[in-house]
Amino acid sequence: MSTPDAYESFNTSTVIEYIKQNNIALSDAAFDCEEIGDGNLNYVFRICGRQSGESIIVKQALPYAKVVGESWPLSLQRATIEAEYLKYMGKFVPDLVPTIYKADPTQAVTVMEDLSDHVILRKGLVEGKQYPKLAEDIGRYMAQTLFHTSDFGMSQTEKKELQKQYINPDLCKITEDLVFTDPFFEHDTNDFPVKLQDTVESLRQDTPLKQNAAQLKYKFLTEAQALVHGDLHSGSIFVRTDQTKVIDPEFAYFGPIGFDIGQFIANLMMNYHAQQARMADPVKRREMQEYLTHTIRGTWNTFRKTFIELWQNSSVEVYAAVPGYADQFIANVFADAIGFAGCEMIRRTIGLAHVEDIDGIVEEEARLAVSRSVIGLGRRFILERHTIHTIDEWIQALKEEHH
Ligand code: SR1
Ligand code: MG
Repeated sequence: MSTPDAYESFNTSTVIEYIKQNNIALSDAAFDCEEIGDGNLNYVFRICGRQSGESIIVKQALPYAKVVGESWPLSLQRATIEAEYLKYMGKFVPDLVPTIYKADPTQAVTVMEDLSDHVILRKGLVEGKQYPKLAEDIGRYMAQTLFHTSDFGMSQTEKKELQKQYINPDLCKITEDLVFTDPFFEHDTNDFPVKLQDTVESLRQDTPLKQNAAQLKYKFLTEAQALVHGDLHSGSIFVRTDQTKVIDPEFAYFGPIGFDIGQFIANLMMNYHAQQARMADPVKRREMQEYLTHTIRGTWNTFRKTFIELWQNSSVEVYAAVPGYADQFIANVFADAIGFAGCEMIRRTIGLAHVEDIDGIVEEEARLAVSRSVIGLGRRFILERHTIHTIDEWIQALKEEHH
């Protein structure tokens, strides 16, 4: 994979030169800059004008996965996909995405609003914080973005034209491998403690589980239902108590609607189990876990209600008016979401990319117990996705698994 000749990976000095030369956003003469990226793939620079105190974010894609190194090349086109997705979804959910000031495909740069007065949702949840607007905001975000980019929200022709811009093979391959494949086989990307070897081995020997994981992978590979965010975990959401902003859609592509829903809910569910080890006070722990189940239920119910309202009021598909079709469609999305959540939970405990919610638990036996619960739930969700019919049944299953 070649990198355009003009591409230059920035440092804290060269990125300031870039901002000055391009007259972007800030009018100051002097700036401070720090690299604050804590993700797996990109540089994130925060630039602050010394006189005005105003700040912006410059995100730059590297031509390889930062978490692994230059041996894992990645297309720079993901920066364009990310910027275009955020601008496009800004039409439907302007309050839930950051403002984009500039997108530069040559430097694989997106210049955007600084959200430093927010925290990453995963960090907040790990600290036991609660965000009252989260369920309503993310439920609405998913319904609006997924409906409007589906064959119900736009004409078939328009959708296929849009789809051309979001062919994202490198980033999809990461998900195909890391979420749907490697954790179920012996593979050098996997990462788990020796004490989980037996648990991991039992997954690898479980033929029905692997058949179902294969079915879910095939959906991810082939079902171009809508423009999904593609990486909607709690590390891709900025929050304040009064505001929610979705970031990092570089994995966006046309895929199954249940994928975003499953990833988001899986990450809340992992936090729910992590609180078992993190919060010593049983009253506070129960409060936090109730908040999490309330948020899971609210997210799904808001998604469902908003999606059906959009379907009834603005669907362009003639079959949308057929009685019962909307409910059947939503039931399939729900089953997919449960299965995708199961895959996300397994890969976040034994695959390449883990989560702080679990890995940050200091006491080893407690950490292992949470991992076993999460793996057990993941397995169950993949296998039982067609027999869990309501959000309350799904939450009940979450509560039943304890190691
Ligand atoms: C090599 S990238 C590993 C993970 O980080 C991203 O946020 C995605 O979740 C990906 O699977
Ligand atoms: Mg990311």
